[in-house]
Amino acid sequence: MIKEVSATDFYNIDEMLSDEERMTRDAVRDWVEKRFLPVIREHNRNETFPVELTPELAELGVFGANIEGYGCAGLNNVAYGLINQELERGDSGLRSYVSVQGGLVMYPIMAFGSEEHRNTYLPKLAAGEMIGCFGLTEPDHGSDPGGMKTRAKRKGDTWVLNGAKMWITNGSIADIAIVWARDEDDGIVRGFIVDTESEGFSAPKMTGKFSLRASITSELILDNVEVPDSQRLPGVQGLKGPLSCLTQARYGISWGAIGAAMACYEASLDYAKTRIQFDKPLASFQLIQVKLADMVTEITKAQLLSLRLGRLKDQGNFAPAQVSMAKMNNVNIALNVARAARDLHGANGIIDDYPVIRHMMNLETVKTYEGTHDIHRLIIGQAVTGYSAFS
Ligand code: TGC
Ligand code: FAD
Repeated sequence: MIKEVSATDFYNIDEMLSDEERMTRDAVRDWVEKRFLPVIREHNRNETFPVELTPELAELGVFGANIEGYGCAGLNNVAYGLINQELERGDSGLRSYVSVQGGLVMYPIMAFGSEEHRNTYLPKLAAGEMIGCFGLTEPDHGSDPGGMKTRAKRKGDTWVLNGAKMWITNGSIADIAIVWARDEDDGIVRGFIVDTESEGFSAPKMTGKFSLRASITSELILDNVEVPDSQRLPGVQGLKGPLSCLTQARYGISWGAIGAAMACYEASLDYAKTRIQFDKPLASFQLIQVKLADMVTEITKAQLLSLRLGRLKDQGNFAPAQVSMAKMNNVNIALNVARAARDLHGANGIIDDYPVIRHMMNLETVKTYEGTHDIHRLIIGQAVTGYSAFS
């Protein structure tokens, strides 16, 4: 007798996970289904994020979940990846909310902050009592952050920050912002923990997005903002500071995109089995089966890629270019899965009674942020040829 396969775990990847990893995934999946899916449609329509769910997310232990100590869950990187997967099964905006907090705010404080910074901020960020954002991108500098115009001028024990950041997730609701600025005197990029209540700091919300609508995106305006030197991240200087943070967040996104793809695939499978045309379920038509087969194949390959990457990361034996490959590939396949799912749902594919159009539109952002698809291809290109296409 031929062994049967699972339609949603085609390669028995579950068997490759530990009990703790499975339990973490299942707890987050359960929470997303019960607490987040019932409200996402309205938030997506209204361009809002359900900030009132923050204490529940903190209770689940998802903020900075792969950080040891300071009130964080201290999970391994595979469990952390699975958290991202389950959050993004809900919505890319939910995963963004959590991965910015963990990968782009808590990580730099942990890796480059002083012990006082860690003790002051990490427990509050883990508990969701404080929300952070990460300001790197500027109106004129996206893929080339090295061109940043934001300046920091030292005056005794204080730095004066001037400039503008754009497209900043959580900007308008953040209590602190990790701001990257170029030192006016020596030209070196430095990182600062900026209190968003500081005089001269403002964060107007950007509206009119057709993608990642259930996520707050903002400008950051720094108009002579005074920041004490004690708020500078002392452990790093240069562009490798922000780029190291991106490596963390890109890793989480590689898993998150799989979650969005799984949501679209599972909705498609369900729809194909129940929608009758020409007196037969859609699922019985060859062209529909090809679409479903392609979806599950690409999802399975993406799961194996991220799982291997997570194990390498846990061994401390991984390279940023490997993260680029996983982010690039998994977001790309997720977008292709979402587009095929949209098509398979016919007219229902364009209405928000079904999740596919929301995921499809979200994934256009995910393809662009944290390094565009092509930037990651060029990072891989540099890794395999030894030539940088950027300079
Ligand atoms: P390059 O000369 O290659 O590197 C400068 C220095 O940085 C080091 N480095 C890294 N370090 C750690 N991790 C990485 N991934 C690193 N990549 C490079 C490098 O070794 C060097 O160090 P050193 O000591 O020699 O100075 O820099 P480049 O100017 O040529 O730029 C390279 C490029 C294009 C790959 C890079 O700038 C890039 O990745 N661009 C894309 C920008 C991007 O991803 N922005 C994301 C903004 S944040 C965001 O989108 C958040 S979305 C949040 C949400 O989830 O809602
Ligand atoms: P550009 O860099 O102008 O690129 C435009 C096009 O040109 C792209 O297709 C790109 O691939 C291509 N291109 C650029 N350079 C090259 C090259 N050398 N060779 C070939 N092609 C090239 N940033 C933050 O700092 N913090 C955040 O929290 C944050 N959140 C975001 C949330 C949302 C919803 C969005 C949409 C963006 C967010 N970003 C954030 C910004 C994001 O990281 C940038 O949009 C991204 O890095 C691309 O920059 P850009 O939009 O300026 O595009």
